[in-house]
Amino acid sequence: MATKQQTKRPPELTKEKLADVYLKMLQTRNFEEKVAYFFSRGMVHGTTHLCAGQEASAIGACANLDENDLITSTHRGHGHCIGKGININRMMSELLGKADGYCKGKGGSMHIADLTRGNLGANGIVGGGLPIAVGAAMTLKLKKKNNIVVCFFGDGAINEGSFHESVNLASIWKLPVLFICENNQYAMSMSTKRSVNIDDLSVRASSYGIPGRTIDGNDFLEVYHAVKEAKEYVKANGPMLLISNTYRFKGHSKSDANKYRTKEEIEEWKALDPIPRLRSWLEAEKILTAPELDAIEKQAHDEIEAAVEYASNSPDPSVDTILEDVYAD
Ligand SMILES: Cc1ncc(C[n+]2csc(CCOP(=O)(O)OP(=O)(O)O)c2C)c(N)n1
Ligand SMILES: [Mg+2]
Repeated sequence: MATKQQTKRPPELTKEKLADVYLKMLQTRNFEEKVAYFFSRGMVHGTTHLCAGQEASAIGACANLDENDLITSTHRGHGHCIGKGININRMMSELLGKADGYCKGKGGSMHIADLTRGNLGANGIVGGGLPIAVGAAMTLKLKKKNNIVVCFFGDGAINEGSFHESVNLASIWKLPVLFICENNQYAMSMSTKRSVNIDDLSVRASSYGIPGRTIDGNDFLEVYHAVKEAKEYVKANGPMLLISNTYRFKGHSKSDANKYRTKEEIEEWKALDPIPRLRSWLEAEKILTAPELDAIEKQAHDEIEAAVEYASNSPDPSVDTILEDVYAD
């Protein structure tokens, strides 16, 4: 597990941009704290998967993307959504099953998509986003667009057939996809140490004749730099694989007693929490002062409270709409 903190700061990472990145990481954490609270009160239907601890990976990658770049997400996608600029009021409404939600309250956490911002969607199927990303990248290539698709998936998904098929096709067709495996060390209770007989998952890239690289996914700057470089590579040459090493602080989903990992391990990773790491760096580099950072923390808190208020005032979906949006027109 890497612990170094990158200090290089490219010119486009202005004070305003970094303030926005810090805000988005905090929004993600605060959003999920609310979701956990509402779940414990029986107000979130189905299940949900929290990405607390993984915010630098999601937000750091998306900080390189513009509206016309696309992403495919996973079942653990709240950070991807926020990184890609989702409307948080509508996302909260979806989690609470309200009519103003992205799926009109009928989909929940694992079905949020926002095509207006290039978010092709969360996915309840492990590895399900990979072929979608390849198809979308083929469209970009055929239409001669100068954009890329970032395909997020987990360390569990890297052992699915869809990973191998998708990366192979993307490679032979030189499609503009950046595959980002968020290796949070576990697929449910299965440690990668037991599911894979290699230490560094990025070596898999060589089987497909594409570059692979492993990064510290808890270091915003390292993620940002790696994705920036990778984006340029992918636009010019075709796919690449990044392994973003990270950790989820909470259980796999909401019904997880956490029996497969030790308290010590969780504490070790909590010491690498990406949010205080980014704050310390911003302060040490004198990019943002402590009062400015405190103000961003308050803003994130207030915006999530406002999202809860918005969702609470949103109506329940009407029973008459139950068969709407089931089939495409
Ligand atoms: C095809 C498929 N197989 C199994 C499942 C059940 N399942 C849901 S999440 C998960 C683990 C996924 O692990 P990983 O890809 O590492 O993502 P993480 O949950 O760690 O973010 C499994 C096995 C599923 N949803 N889809
Ligand atoms: Mg995992």
